[in-house]
Amino acid sequence: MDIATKSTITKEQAIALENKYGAHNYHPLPVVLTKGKGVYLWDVDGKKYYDFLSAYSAVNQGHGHPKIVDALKEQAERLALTSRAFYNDKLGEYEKFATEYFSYDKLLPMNTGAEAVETAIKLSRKWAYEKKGIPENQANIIVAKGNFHGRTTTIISFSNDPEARDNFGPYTPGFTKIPYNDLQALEEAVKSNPNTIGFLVEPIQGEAGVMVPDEGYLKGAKEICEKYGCLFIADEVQTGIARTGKLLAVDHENVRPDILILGKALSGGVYPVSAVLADDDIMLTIKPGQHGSTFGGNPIAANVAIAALTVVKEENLAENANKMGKIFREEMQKVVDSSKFVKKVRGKGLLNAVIIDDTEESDTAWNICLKLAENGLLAKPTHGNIIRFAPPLVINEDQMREALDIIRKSIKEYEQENL
Ligand code: IF1
Repeated sequence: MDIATKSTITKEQAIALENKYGAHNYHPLPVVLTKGKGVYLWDVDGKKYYDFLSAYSAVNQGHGHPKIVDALKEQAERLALTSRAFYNDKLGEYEKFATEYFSYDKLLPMNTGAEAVETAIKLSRKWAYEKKGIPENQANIIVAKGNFHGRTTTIISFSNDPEARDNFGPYTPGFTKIPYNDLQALEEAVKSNPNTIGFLVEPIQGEAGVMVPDEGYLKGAKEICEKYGCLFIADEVQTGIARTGKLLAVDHENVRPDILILGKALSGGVYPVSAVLADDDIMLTIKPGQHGSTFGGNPIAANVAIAALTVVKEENLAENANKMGKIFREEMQKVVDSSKFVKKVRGKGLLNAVIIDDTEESDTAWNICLKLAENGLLAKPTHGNIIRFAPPLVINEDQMREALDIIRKSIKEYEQENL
C-alpha cells in the first residue's frame, strides 16, 4: 500500500506560509507532514516516520483508524451540530456509554482539554459554595508545581512556567501551589486553609518531563482529600485513555477521582472532544444556563468518542501500552547503562521520557530530535534535555524494536559527532 501521495506544496513553501501568515506561538521541528496511518506519518516528500508524539497523546488509537474515521464521516454527513438549544439523538447515547465506561453518574461534554479543566474548576467551586458552605469567593484549589493544564488565563494563573505565564496577567486568584509528589505538603496546605475545596493534579506530570510520582502518591492524595472533605480532581487529558498501561493512570493505584478530566484521545485525535465526569452530588450543582459551549456535546463528537473508546477496549490498547512500554524502557535502560550521555529513562506504559545529561537550557534534545527525524522517527523535546517518547498505542513489537533501532542509531550518531 503506497499511502504517501505527493503534496501540492513543497516543505519550504509550507513552512514559509506558516511563518508569514501564522502567529509565531510555536517552534515546530522542520518537518511538514501530509499523511498518517497507524503509527506512521509521511512528509510532503514521501518520507515515512514513526510517530513518537501521537499529537501529544491524542492519537492513542493510531492515525486514520477506520472505525473512528467512519464514525466521523457518517455523522458529519447526517448531522454535525445543533447546539445545545435542542436535543440531538447522539449525545445521550454517548453520555450513557461514557458514564458506564468510566463508572460515573454524569458527563459534561466540552471540546478542548483546557475547557474541560476550566469546567472542573467551575464545577468544584459551585459544589464548594453550595454543598460545602465555603464563604463567597473564598474557594481555594491546591495545584502542583510543574503542572500543565492548558493555556487559558485562569489555568496559566497557577502555572509556574514563566513561558506559559509571564506578561499574561492579571492572574486569577484562588490557587495554592505545592511541590508535586509530596503528600506532607498537600496535607499541610489543606489543613492550613479551611477554604480548600480540592486538589487538581496530573497523575503523571507531562510537560514537566514525564514525572512519575512515587507509588502510593495518588492513593495518599485521595485519602487526604477525603479526610478533609475536599475534591480529588484528576487531569487525565494526557495520561488517560490507556496511555500509561491502564485505562486511566489513577487505575494503577485503584483511585477514583471525584472529578475526572478527559480530552485528547477521547476522540482518537480526529476531532476536539473533552469531558468532565462526576457523580450527581457534584455535577448537578451546575444548573441550566450556568455553563456550556456551542460545540460541546455535538453529534460528531459524540459519535467519534463512542468509536474511539470502543477501539481502546476492542484492541486491548491498555495492555499493549503496558507491554510495549516495558520493552521500550528495558531497551532504553541498556542505552543509559552504556552511554555517558543518556542519563535516565522513565515513564509508564507508552508515556516515557529520556533524560540527556545536559542542562535544561541546552539544545541537545532538540538536535537529537532532528537526528531522529532524519532517521525516520518523530519525537519532541520537553525542556532542553528531555525527550518525550509516546507512540500510538497500536504499535506492535516489530515496530517498537525497529523504532528502538532508530533511536539507538540516532543517539550514537549524535554522540560521535559531539564528543
Ligand atoms: C500545546 C505539554 C503535552 C495537558 C493536560 C490539559 C491540557 C494538556 C495534562 C490542555 C495539553 C498539551 C497541549 C500542547 C502541549 C501539550 C503538552 F507539552 F505541554 F505538556 F501534551 F505534553 N491537561 N497538553 O497535557 O489540553 O487545551 O491543549 O486540548 O501545544 O500547548 P488542550
